[in-house]
Amino acid sequence: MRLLYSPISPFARKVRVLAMEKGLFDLFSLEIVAPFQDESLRIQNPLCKVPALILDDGEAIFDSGVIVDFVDGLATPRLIPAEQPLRRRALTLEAAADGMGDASVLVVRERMRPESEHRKDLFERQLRAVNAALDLFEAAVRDGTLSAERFEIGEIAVAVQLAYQDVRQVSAWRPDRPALSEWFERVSKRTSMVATHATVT
Ligand SMILES: N[C@@H](CCC(=O)N[C@@H](CS)C(=O)NCC(=O)O)C(=O)O
Repeated sequence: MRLLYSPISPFARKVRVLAMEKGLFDLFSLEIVAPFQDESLRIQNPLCKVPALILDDGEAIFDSGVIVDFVDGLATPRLIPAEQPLRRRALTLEAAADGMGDASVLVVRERMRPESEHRKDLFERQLRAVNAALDLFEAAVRDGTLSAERFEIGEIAVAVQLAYQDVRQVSAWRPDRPALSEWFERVSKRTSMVATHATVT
């Protein structure tokens, strides 16, 4: 299987971390793609986004949620809980984390435009989504929905998006979120997180 990814993409990192946690990382041959520059990616994924997974028979699957569902089904331990209510809670955390990632990518792309062309309303709306998601995660650590004792899809999705906040300096999220900060420090030490860490050059 070929995993088309970019090292900095939090969505692709979610797939890489999940595969590593399951001991399936060696199934992938990794191919770096620059989604904003490389139009050939569109042949595999009409949205021209990473990650995309190309199966051995050529079938392409995306987006990251579909890929993690597929990879999770390949072997135990299952990192997407099967039973309710754990399943819906984990998938809701994943949706909130992915949505925070979408908002963050928009902010990062907007900052790349000349300052005179910055759209204030875009920053306001997207950063409001980022901050509200961060508040949700702080509450989730406090009530145990996000746990440091397990590292399943909800935890993985949140961890990679918090790392993206840092690497792209989207928001200074730690003040007023002590539980989330401490949780992130702990999960960042996992082998899968350390091995997939990337910085902007
Ligand atoms: N919903 C998608 C989001 C993927 C995504 O936005 N990837 C970014 C990189 S972090 C990308 O490829 N963007 C290219 C574009 O928006 O044109 C997923 O979960 O895989």
